[in-house]
Amino acid sequence: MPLTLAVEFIEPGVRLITLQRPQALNALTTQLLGELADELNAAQADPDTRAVVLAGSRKAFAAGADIKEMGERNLVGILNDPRQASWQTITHFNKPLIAAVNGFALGGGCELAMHADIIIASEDARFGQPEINLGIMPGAGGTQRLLRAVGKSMAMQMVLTGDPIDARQAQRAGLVSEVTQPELTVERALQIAHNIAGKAPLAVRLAKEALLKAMDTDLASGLRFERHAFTVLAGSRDRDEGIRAFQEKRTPTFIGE
Ligand code: DAK
Repeated sequence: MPLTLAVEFIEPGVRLITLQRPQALNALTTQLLGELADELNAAQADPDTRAVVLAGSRKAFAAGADIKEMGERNLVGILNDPRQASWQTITHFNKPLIAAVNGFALGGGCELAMHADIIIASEDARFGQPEINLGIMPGAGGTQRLLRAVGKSMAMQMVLTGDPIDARQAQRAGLVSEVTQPELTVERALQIAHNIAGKAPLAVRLAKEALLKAMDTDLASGLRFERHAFTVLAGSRDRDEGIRAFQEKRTPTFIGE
């Protein structure tokens, strides 16, 4: 039973994971990251879960790594940091992950949102990498993923000044796909998750993998990966079902094979 998260099963096919340390603006402790990794492992192993929405509270998605806990770690502690394994699990989660961001997404919180495949933000969301103000720098992929998401100039400005950007700036830059009213953020993320949950799971999985490949490979290799993934799907029963359903003018029923 997780202590720092709530997990809800929203039929059909969607899990909603809500970070629950509102008293500390959902600061990411080792325990919280461990519980999140456990929940994502469970979601990945469950064939009935086809998409996951990750949300925070009204005031904060997450305000970063827990600074109190971080202060207790020295160089050796950081080298042996158990949170690394949790971040790896989050990075390699192979089902669609949608972040519903209300309020602050700062430091590790911004990095956590950027691990999601899609970010839906409320009008009052703030994205930032303020680590520089603590004499440190982003450590969970912020320098790499932020630059790819918003481009060099804005990423440099955010990381070197520590100043956050608002939801509209984040949307214009491409970090966020949609901006909603605060009370609708989770609902909109769930709608998108439901939409994706109705698609063929193998196609969704390989499409996600191919899109992520584009972030860290050259065009020719990425295109080669896409070709192979496309070919693999030609052997799936869901592909036959999709084409047959179109011809028979009905909604396809996908089984994940
Ligand atoms: N850690 C711990 N507690 C935090 C926190 C945080 N990051 N952010 C907020 N809190 C706590 C506050 O201490 C306060 O607790 P009490 O004093 O009431 O006990 C409570 O949450 C409410 O916060 P405030 O009173 O400050 O609320 P305000 O509305 O006035 O301000 C704020 C909201 C978000 C602007 C402010 O709280 C703030 O600046 N928070 C810190 C944001 C920050 O600097 N984030 C970056 C942390 S460093 C790595 C992976 C990841 C990382 C590093 C390494 N590896 C895998 C190697 C990540 C590093 C970081 O994220």
